[in-house]
Amino acid sequence: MTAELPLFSRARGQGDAVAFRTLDGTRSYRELLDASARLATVLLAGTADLGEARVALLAPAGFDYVAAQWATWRAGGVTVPLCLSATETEWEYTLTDSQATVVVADSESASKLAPLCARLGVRLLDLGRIDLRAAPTALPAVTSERAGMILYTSGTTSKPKGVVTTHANIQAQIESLVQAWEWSASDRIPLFLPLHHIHGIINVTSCALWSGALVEPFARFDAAAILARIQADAYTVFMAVPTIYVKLIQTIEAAAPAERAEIVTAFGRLRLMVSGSAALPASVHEKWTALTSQKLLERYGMTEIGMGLSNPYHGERRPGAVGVPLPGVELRLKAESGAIVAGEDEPGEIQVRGPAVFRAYWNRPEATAESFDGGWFRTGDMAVRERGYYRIMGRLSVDIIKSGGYKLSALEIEAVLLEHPDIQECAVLGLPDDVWGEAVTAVVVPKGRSALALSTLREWCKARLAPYKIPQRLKVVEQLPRNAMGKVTKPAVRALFT
Ligand code: MCA
Ligand code: AMP
Repeated sequence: MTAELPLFSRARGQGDAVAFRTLDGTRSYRELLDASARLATVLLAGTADLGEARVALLAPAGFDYVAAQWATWRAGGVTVPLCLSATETEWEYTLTDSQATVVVADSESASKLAPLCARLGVRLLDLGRIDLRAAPTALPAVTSERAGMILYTSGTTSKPKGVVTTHANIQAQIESLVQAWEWSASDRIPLFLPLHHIHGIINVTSCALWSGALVEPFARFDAAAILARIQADAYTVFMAVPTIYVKLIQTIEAAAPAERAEIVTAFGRLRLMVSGSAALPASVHEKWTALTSQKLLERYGMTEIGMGLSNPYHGERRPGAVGVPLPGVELRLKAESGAIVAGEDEPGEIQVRGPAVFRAYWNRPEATAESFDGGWFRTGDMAVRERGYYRIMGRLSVDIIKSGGYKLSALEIEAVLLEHPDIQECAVLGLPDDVWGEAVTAVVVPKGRSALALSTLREWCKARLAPYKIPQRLKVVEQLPRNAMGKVTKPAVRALFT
């Protein structure tokens, strides 16, 4: 057998242990390795190594998704996860930008993607139809410095950028969390987060499978279904974004007293509950503790760096703070003056270095160079250290919005809104929201006397933007505030709401 990445040799050691559990039954680590070897053989199609060819992946969370991801890695390819709720235009952008040559998809997604793949000349493999009976061939030796994944992330540019991570980066991201949060083979975790971002891919799925633990996938986040499983003591670990904790609190508070008592006691029995991807309001943190007696562990991360900061597994978990650097993470704050912050209580931009930090933005050497400061990745997030713990203060860019844990680009949404026949000008921003963290808000100047309503605008957006990017609030104005240079000033737009 050729040398293989540690993720797979470790899985081999798990044998028949359960990797996935659903209502339909269980699937073992052995089955995962077997299915991925057979699928890798199909992907290779007689060649020796995919040589970092991009293989896009669109499937619901679960055994098939991971089998396809592992197959790509074992065949020497680079996985490009697609968003299940994206529009065809968004899929086309990702496929074209990543220069994907193959798409692997479940049958439902494959039928949606078929016309696009035909138009782009991309090979489409339908997971429901592939014949995996042929014995797997020899797989290439894939070394850890090779690229393994490209994740698309929205940011300060109007179009999302592809974040390239190597297998070594992915392994460093996993090992850091496995060590800090004490993952073990006896852990069981629900998976209801999307699998085109690292929260779902690395923190939940990959950490679990690295550890020999069990993953229970859900098609989507469904509070009632998850609470039923919590009551059945199905899990030891739970990871979610703040919006999910807000929604769970609402559901628990609406439950009948007896059921409510059962749910909160069951939550209290979990060994670890983590929140991340967006700021967890201290009030939600405290409410969750009051309800369940669980102290949420809040951590901070980013697609480009994996997880950077975390409250401790053992020790004080402080509401409103994100703790200290995780194992393997070097972190510094750079003040506006350009000086490196030496002590406490002085804010600065978080900059990160270490083996988990991504290699580059795909095909964007300039953007990559700009995002590093002498080898340190510039996160664009401001923080301060207080009594030993870091606290996130906000972002340097006003054009980044976090809604329900998704990072969105105001510029990307503005570019789409400007295609609307009745919109002359617009500015998009994220306004504070109790459930979503920030709510995407569009401020628009209509063309002539056209009437614009939120409901019709949202309907129009559906064909152009994934649902979570669509504005939730609309304000129609006669003109946008501008500075002396004629540029729209976002702080002044924000002030329209105060
Ligand atoms: C769904 N909707 C949203 C969002 N999600 N609107 C704004 N922002 C959102 N995030 C829309 C739906 O399309 C629907 O629209 C309406 O809101 C109500 O849907 P509902 O069923 O209540 O919501 P949901 O489907 O339950 O989704 C909520 C969610 C989801 C489960 C919180 O947003 C989610 O999975 N978020 C997690 C994203 C994530 O994993 N981020 C991590 C990125 P309509 O009514 O019109 O149909 S990785 C990262 O950030 C870093 C590295 C890190 O640190 O982790
Ligand atoms: P993403 O690009 O989707 O990886 O999102 C990364 C961004 O999410 C970071 O740059 C932060 O702005 C934000 N973020 C992640 N975790 C936290 C947290 N615990 N508190 C505040 N912001 C967070």
